[in-house]
Amino acid sequence: MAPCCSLALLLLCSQALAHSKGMLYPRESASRELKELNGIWSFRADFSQQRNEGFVQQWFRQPLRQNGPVIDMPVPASFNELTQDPALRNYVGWVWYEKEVLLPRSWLLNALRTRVVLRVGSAHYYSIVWVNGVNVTEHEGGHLPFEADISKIVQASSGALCRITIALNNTLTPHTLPPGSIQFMSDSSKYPKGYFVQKTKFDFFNYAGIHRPVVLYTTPTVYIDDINVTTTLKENVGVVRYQVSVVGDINYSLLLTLREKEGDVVTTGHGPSGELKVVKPKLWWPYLMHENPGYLYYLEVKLLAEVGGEPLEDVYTLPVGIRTVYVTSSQFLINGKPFYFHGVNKHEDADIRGKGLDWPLIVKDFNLLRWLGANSFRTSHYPYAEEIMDLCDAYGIVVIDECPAVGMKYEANFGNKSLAHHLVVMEELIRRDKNRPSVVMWSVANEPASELPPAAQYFKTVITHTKAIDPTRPVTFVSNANYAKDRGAPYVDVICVNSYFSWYHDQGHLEVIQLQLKTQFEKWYDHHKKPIIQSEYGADSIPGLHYDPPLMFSEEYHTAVLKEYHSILDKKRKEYVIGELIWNFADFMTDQATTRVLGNKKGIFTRQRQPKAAAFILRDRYWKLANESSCVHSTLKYNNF
Ligand code: GCB
Repeated sequence: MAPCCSLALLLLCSQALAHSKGMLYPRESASRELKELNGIWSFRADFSQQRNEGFVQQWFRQPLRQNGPVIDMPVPASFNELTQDPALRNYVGWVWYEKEVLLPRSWLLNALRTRVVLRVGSAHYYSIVWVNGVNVTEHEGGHLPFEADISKIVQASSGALCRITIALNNTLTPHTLPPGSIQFMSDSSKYPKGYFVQKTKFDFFNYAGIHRPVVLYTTPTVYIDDINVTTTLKENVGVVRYQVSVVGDINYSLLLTLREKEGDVVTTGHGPSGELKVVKPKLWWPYLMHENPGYLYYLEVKLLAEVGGEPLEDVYTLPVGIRTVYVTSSQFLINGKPFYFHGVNKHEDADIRGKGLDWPLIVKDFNLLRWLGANSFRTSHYPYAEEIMDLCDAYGIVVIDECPAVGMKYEANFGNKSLAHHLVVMEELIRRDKNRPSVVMWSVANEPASELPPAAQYFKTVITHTKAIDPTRPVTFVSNANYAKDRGAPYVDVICVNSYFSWYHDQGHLEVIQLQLKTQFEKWYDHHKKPIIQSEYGADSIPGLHYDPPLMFSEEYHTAVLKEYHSILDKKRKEYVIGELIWNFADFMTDQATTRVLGNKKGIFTRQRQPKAAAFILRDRYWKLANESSCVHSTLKYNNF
């Protein structure tokens, strides 16, 4: 079985794994314990011709070291850059991870009252999971969490040692998100027998591995499975609507307590659904729009039930930001005030860890965002880690939350199979991020071939579905199509347009940018009468490369492109342009190509997070914009960093 064929078979199974359950972020509480499984795992890539030896020999049945050599592999991390083996860097197919864990005895003794769950923050791309050799779950797609109730397996086993095996396949097909294809090279005068490469139409390296934390956690057997919170404002009263779903019993009671950050009780409620009213609420405001951005209340949900005649309690605490979002034909309103996105596009990318979650990097990036005066970012081109999203909530960084639909360039990417999976991905994304005040809009794709005929029905369906699951947030996708030929644009709430004037065409001709950008905005607005975000613009620069008058790839050219864009943005933001997101926050790795110098160099920071000249231009601009639009009366402190 070739890697793509074996994956195709698996994808069929995954469509059947519809989920109606919750995916609350695992948090410790009086009733829940947590054990992180980050660190060194055993690892083996299946280099057999068909990439199927692991399945033929059933590597999950006994410890991985017993059926062949293993190497150490950190979790979370991409596996690509961590060895000196170029074959592993470019590997396509199944890799195997394994961890042996000792579980606390208390988790195993009381099967009637304790539930044990295994949760993977994300793994790219297709995962099959076994615990002690028993298949517990499968999941399609990187960037989103999945979990399995493993209570029965671990509680039935004789010892406290538990073996977790994860087989992971990074093969992309025309129906995965993002899509890709395997090309077999059959010319034996040029390529060895069976030679194949993976082709994609997106501009970042297809890092693979277990990218986010793996944890084991417990809940009681009757437990809070999901919480859905939406907020509205009526005059000076904040209304927090909640819905709690409970699994395990139908007889229970629920007590809700909304607290201030410091613990003072604001109000209480009970039952699985209802409204909590907060008089004169402290609203959740974006960074730089208010002196106290990102204010969060804490909603403690307490479940009381009975198991075996004994009382049982489950407690889960959810951060809640009270804010509203509303879109008009020319404005984006947060808490009724016009909001202008002055921010960035990012990637989860850095050095040898690839896309693996890394706390120092996360903290550095947020410090840079705040230094820059950025109030927002788009999660280009896939959902980011929950740990990152937590900080967006806490700091007031506004997020356009994008799903991994990037590189959809062929008709084959718009068929029913892709569509069915796309709907599932939107469900999973909304299930994960629905309660986040920072998330103000969903983006269902980046630069799809939206002028193709099937794109109309495709995007109508995806957007309608997204709005049906979450009626509280606007929906967009990011386009680089012609304003009149884009078949998805009629269904979005906000037009997001990418353009690279004087870069991918008219190279070196900075003098055409203003005219072309003005035309772009006017055409899009006249045609659709919807607010517009310049969702990407920029230029590559090699740090330290100087040339004046500016030539491409110099830092001077980079800043000159930005300034040309800014002069038109300054005119149009007074009308219907509601934001600008630079491409990109930092340099990032891509496939090798004649246009890429160790990756994409459009970062305003290097991949090591040092500023290029463009970062200072943008910093001046963003703080100026913040001072203009802020509700804070005194001038914001640019020099506070
Ligand atoms: C784009 C894509 C982005 C690329 C960027 C570029 O339009 O959305 O993924 O990296 O252009 O630099 O070419």
